[in-house]
Amino acid sequence: MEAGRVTGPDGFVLLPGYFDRAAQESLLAEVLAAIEAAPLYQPVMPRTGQPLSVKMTNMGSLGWISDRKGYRYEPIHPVTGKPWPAMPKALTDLWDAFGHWPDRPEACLVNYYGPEARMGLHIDADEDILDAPVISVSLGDRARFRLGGPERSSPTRSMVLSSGDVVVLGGASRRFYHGVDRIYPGTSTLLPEHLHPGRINLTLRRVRAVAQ
Ligand code: MD3
Ligand code: FE
Repeated sequence: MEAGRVTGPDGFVLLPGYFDRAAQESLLAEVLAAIEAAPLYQPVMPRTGQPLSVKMTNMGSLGWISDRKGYRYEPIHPVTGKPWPAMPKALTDLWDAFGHWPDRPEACLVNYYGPEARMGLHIDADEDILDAPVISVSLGDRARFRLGGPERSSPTRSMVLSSGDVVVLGGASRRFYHGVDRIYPGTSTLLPEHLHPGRINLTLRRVRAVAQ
């Protein structure tokens, strides 16, 4: 199943085509069922209320949200008020295989990019622990992903992420600036009509430390 591996600096690993088409379809079916129960919503920026271009939902016991009050993890969907749907087993299996971390992730953030959506350069720092890895899965249209370094001014590299690709952000790369410059609409046939053209990205995160 694994097509190869690109190991970057500081714990960054790209597994191109880790999920084959059949595995993408079965994972997508579970994600679409989760989106039925916990619809994609439009997050807004803290304070300004400016909408993000990416729509979001979550799976797992905690979900990352952004609203006027700030960025944080919450156990319920901000619109429905219901708990987030469970995380698919394919994702906890992925974490078990590549997370090299004793505790399972609580959160799987689901990002949906329409043809014009992007994500500016940022670091993921709302988790209580920043040493657990983040694992990402791309589904649907290709995207130009940008990975920088520990400072906003660090040099960046860009790479194309395609449907089925997995990225593991371990080690120092977990704290690196990163973003999505653009998607390439119409480069995948995976997503259903109501989400096409578009891209779904799943990120698995460990949020809370576990009491020793
Ligand atoms: C590098 N998502 O949700 S996934 C995010 O494609 C996010 O939707 C992007 O950045 C997306 O926060 C990128 C790959 C990724 C995820 C987390 C990282 C790269 C990362 C954390 C640290 C460094
Ligand atoms: Fe991020």
